[in-house]
Amino acid sequence: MLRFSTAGESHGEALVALVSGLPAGIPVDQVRLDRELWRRQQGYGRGGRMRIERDTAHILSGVRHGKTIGSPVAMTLANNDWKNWEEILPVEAGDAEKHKAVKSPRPGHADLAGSLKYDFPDARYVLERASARESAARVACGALAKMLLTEFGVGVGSHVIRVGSSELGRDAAWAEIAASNAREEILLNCVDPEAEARMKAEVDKALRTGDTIGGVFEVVVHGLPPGVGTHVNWDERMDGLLAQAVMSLQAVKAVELGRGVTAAAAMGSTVHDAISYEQGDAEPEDGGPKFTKFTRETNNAGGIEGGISNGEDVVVRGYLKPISTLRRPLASVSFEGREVVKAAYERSDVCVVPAAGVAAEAMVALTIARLMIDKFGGDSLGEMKRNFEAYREQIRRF
Ligand code: EPS
Repeated sequence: MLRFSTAGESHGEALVALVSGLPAGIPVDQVRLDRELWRRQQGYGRGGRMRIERDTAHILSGVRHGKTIGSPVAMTLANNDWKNWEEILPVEAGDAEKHKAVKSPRPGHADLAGSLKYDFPDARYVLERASARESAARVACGALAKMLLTEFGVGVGSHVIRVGSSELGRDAAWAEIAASNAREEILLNCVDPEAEARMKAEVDKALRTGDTIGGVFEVVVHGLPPGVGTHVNWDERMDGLLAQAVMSLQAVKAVELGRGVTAAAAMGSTVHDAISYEQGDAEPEDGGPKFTKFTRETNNAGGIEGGISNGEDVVVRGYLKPISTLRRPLASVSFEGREVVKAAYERSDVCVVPAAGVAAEAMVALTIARLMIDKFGGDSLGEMKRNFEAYREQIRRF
């Protein structure tokens, strides 16, 4: 089974990422890996931290001569900011005078709930791990999952469909999303320049007023064959796994698959994607019926029916609350003395919707890769490809 985990504090020495269960033989492209990390750092409205960090993944194990070897892949991502925090947040006891305790919890962050839970007098220990900095390690893991999916012609991309009250307001083709993800300059990763300008104005307004702003990203999986995931057990359904994977990202408060939200208010006849088919021209060698490709005019289901991929693009939307660290902080209560104070502020992002979309691509890629490995198995990429090709043939002959 494909598994991954991360470790590391936002201002610690490094983030750590560990991926196990990848088959041997996947070509690993360091440039692609680092580009994914770079994409996560982009976007209009990022904070000062992104000027300090140039994220890169240092691979320690599981890859030799440019390919995975089946053993766990361990990676570290150094935090450049660590040099500014070594004395504030040392591993050893250190000098208590130099520690910068956070004693007025931020509404919306994990500060208060985490401090109560772990019995910390200092929310620093909570926020260091709750921070979305952790998502950089997920992106490194997801990049490996994407390299596996590439071998099967499956692409994963994202784009921003809403910032605040400004939205794209139309569907985006896969080619547009792929082109947006290939850009060298990333503003808000919206496929439409006019909508992107409106979104930028929303971020500007939040910048001016010392506020923050959320939005919606859409992750699309292109080229996935039908039959990945299953309806037979609740915890193997693709829809449930994707929802959990994306919901687990910092600041994501709702996940939608396809047109899940608007479908709830519509008639069934307008929601479900009518089935049609195209027949291949070539006569099969065995004299059997011509191959059939099932098609749909619409994709309201977002490529998943009954927890199983149906061959259309898988579409996952993440709804992001505005970042909870505000330049004009909300009211809070100090841990010491229970005084009414302003919530703590050091620095923050104003808008992270495009970056969250990149992190969500990683989570979606890891989920789909896991289900692909579950279905097509194999200790090596070659073995998995043989299984995949045999299944494709089964589908063609269905
Ligand atoms: C982030 C790093 C953090 C924040 C942000 C995401 O850096 P710092 O705390 O040093 O400014 O910019 O964290 C949050 C959004 C959060 O809620 O904590 C990053 O690498 O993405």
